[in-house]
Amino acid sequence: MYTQAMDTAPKEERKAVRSAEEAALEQRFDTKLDDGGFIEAKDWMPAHYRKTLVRQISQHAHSEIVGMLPEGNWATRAPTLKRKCILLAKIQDEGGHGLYLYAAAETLGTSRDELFDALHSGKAKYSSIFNYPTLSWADIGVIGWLVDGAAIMNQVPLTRCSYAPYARAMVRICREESFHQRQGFDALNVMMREGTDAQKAMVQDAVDRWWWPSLMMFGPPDSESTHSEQSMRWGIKRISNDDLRQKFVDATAQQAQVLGVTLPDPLLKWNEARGHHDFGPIDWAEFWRVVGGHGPCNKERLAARVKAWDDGAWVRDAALAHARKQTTRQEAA
Ligand code: FAQ
Repeated sequence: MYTQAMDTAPKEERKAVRSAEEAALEQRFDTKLDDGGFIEAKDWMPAHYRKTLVRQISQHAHSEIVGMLPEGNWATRAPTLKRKCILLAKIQDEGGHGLYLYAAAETLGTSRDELFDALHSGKAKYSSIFNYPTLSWADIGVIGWLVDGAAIMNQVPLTRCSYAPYARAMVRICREESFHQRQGFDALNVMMREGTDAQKAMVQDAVDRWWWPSLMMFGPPDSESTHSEQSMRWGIKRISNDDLRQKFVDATAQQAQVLGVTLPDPLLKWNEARGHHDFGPIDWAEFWRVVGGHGPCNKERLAARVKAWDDGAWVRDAALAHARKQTTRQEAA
């Protein structure tokens, strides 16, 4: 008892000094963000800021690599060599985006193995959109037009995210996503202009299936978003889920007219007073079902990623053995 009592005072003092130091650091961090500054990997940051970034960036990285799977389903069945080359290049780009993002998440002190563990164990989320099946070739065009379109709308503001390594990765990703969106629109436009009635119906069917899940990509309504308020205060998110969703609806409604497809929402209508399109209610129960692991393809997607990881074990082992050999040789020289 006596010894413990002797120890208590200095410990509390140390704690007080530490928390005073931390308060000063946090004050400097907040001022930097208020002044529009950026945080680099080696800068001091609050633990919660770090955790939020690891969560968002890793979920984003997982989305990119899981997002390769629905498109990969059509790599061997693209209708022409040109479309096959475009599709293969696009899928490869998505893999590259995953790599930039995993690297950005690693700068925050979490290892890639930990990030993959979280994905493979089902602990980490990835975008709800990739749990839907690609049933026809038109789905590939619609993924480019709507899914990449929604991704760009959400990701352009992330090029100004307060965490600089994430913001820098997003600049390159957005340039590529913009190309992806245009190739999707182009593929659909060709089908709508030059296609048969059956091909046009295939495009409309794909639009009908992907429209609502695309709107869900922006996340829950602001009123139900767990992280938005804090993330907006920290400059991680610059525009809210609902505002981005509205911007997407406004841009896409016009593109649908050019394309000659109908968006499957009888309540979609230009509202002169608001200067925006009104649109119908989103089925949030479906969104949470999919996010909770019960979408049409959740099990299949996760199983494909786990299999790819297991099948690739020999490549990782060989690369490590090679690196060890190189180090041994260098040390011996
Ligand atoms: N799906 O509080 P909020 C792409 C979760 S990349 C699943 O609003 P936050 C490229 C959220 O994690 C597409 N879960 O969350 C491509 C949270 O759960 P938690 C991915 C979702 O983070 C194209 C909970 O709900 N893009 O498409 C979803 O502030 C074509 C509460 O939500 C990014 O990741 C969802 N849709 O805002 C590839 C962009 N929405 O973590 C191949 C970066 C929300 O507490 C082919 N991320 N949740 O367990 C973001 O901007 C944000 O994280 C949001 C969500 C806006 C997605």
